[in-house]
Amino acid sequence: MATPLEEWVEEQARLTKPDEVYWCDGSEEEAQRLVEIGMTQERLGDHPVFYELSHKNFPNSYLHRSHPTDVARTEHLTFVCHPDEVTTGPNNNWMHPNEAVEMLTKLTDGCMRGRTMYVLPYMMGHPDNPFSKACVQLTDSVYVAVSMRIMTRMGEAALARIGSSDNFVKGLHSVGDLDPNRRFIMHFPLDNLVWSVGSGYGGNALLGKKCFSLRIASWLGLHEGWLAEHMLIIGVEDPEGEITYMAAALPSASGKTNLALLQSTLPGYRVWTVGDDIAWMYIGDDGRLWAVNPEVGFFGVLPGTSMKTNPNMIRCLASGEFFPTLFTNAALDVDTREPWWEGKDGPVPEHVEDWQGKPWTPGSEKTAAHPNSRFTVSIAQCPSTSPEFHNPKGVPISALLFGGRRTRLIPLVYEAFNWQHGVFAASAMGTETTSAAMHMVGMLRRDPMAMLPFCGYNMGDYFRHWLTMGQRIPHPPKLFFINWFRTDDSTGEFLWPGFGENIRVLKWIADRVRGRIGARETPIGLMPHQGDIELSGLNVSQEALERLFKVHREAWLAEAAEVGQFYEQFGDRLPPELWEEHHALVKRLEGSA
Ligand code: GTP
Ligand code: SPV
Ligand code: MN
Repeated sequence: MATPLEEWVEEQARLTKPDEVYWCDGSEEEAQRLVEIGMTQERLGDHPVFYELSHKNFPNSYLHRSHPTDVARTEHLTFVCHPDEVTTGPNNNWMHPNEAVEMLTKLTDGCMRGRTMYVLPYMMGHPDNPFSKACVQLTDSVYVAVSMRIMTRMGEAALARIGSSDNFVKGLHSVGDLDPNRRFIMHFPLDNLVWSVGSGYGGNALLGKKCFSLRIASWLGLHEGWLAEHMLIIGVEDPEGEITYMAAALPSASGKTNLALLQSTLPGYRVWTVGDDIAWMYIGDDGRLWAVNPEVGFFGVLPGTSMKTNPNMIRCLASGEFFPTLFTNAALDVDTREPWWEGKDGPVPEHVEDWQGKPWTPGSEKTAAHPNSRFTVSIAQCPSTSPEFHNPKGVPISALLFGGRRTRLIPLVYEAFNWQHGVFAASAMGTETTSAAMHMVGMLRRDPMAMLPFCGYNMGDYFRHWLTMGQRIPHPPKLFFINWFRTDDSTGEFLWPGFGENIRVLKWIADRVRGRIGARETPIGLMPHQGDIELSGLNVSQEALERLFKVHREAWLAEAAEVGQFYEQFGDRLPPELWEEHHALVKRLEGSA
């Protein structure tokens, strides 16, 4: 008798009508075969899915060039289909599930004709963690199949977990004809289903990532009492060998991968990588908040990655231990057949093809690599990967960090007075947007907890869930706010050197958590005493430092007014405690004149 999984796959095959159905086992031999296929197979009739790159400096690496209109997540085409619109919330696009299924069924009918349907069984989370989930994605993209092998635990463990049950998360994906007018990324939280048509790009197509591990999982977390967050996870080791675990929410393309792989410039300090994009956090038996990274790979921003900014990532990309490493929408050094990108070490090569394969020179108007070009690489070959990455329990979190891209206003670091105040400040986070989502670059928008594009239900309810979690965690982490992006108003340059030097801020946070250091009270929160951020060996002027910590009363009042407007859209779904915190902030600011 067919299992529910087999039945579901057959049903989807009847709809999509592929020439062939192929069940992936996640093995290296299979990945090699798939990459071979991708090198000969054309991406919708124009050029190959994969190009082989030189293996000299980046062994086992391949280049993928996406369709020119398919280079980032498309938030305006992403829907969360709860039966009622209020549950979906003003933070998401909504369509009734019946209507969505009807529309997608039409779009999907026969969409895999002439193609192979790959069946990808995979786990999100360590198979021995009770929160891990078995999933199956169907896709007609060989690029997606290979990427999923790098990003997830694919193969036997997932099939064993599913067995003859119907307990698995379903993903149906087709690149369709890549027409943005027929592109939809749709979530059905009540059915544990993601249905994505018309895009082959990252968060739109690797359905275990944003679609399941954040949008659907955040909904599961609401009902099961845990948190699915857009956070990196690190352990900060101090000279005594003590490790303080932290998770940090930063919006897309705003520094999670870089912070997660930080190479310390402070002697005796070291950062261990547990995750760079997603954290699932639950209350452990010991009453602390524990975090696991459900992924096993990095899908990271390429431009700016160098030995200077992120040496651990360069070493990771150069390892070649896990097959393969993918470069998506990188430029190509034609002479050496190496990938190239803006900010890479060394001189600009003489002969460059841009991310679409066209000749490029430094005089060209656009960048050679797409601003949202990315690498896909296994965490197994990263030199800073924490031994605890393999611990099914995850790591106990002592500090939660929240940060955005703010050229003004937000200080380098401050600490919340308490959980409720921290949840308020995180809900009020703003950020200048990046190329990780289309049509959005450089606007200031509210991005609560860096989750605006990823929360799978009404954000008012999400804030309530955060407040409730704080009451339920017997030993909650402390909440901190960071900003690496404050600039000098006259020169436009960053006031803080960032990258490896961020260890100095992590040190202060670890010292706070361990009760080793005091702080001063300001209207917005607790800030370091002068001299408490370790600056030895760093060339930051006293003036720059003052500006990094300046709390500008009028600007903060203006910010508070904007946050009030942002809150309005949630109506009575917004927890009153957050309004109380909002009023209290305004009062403290007004009283500080
Ligand atoms: P997603 O993968 O999209 O979720 O993003 P991420 O948060 O992992 O972003 P990532 O670390 O890849 O950030 C990339 C961008 O942030 C690049 O433009 C970097 O140059 C910039 N960046 C990262 N860390 C720093 C820093 O400490 N200072 C400055 N000025 N820029 C930084
Ligand atoms: C992000 O945009 O936050 C990413 C890349 O991490 S994607 O997987 O495309 O969502
Ligand atoms: Mn992300």
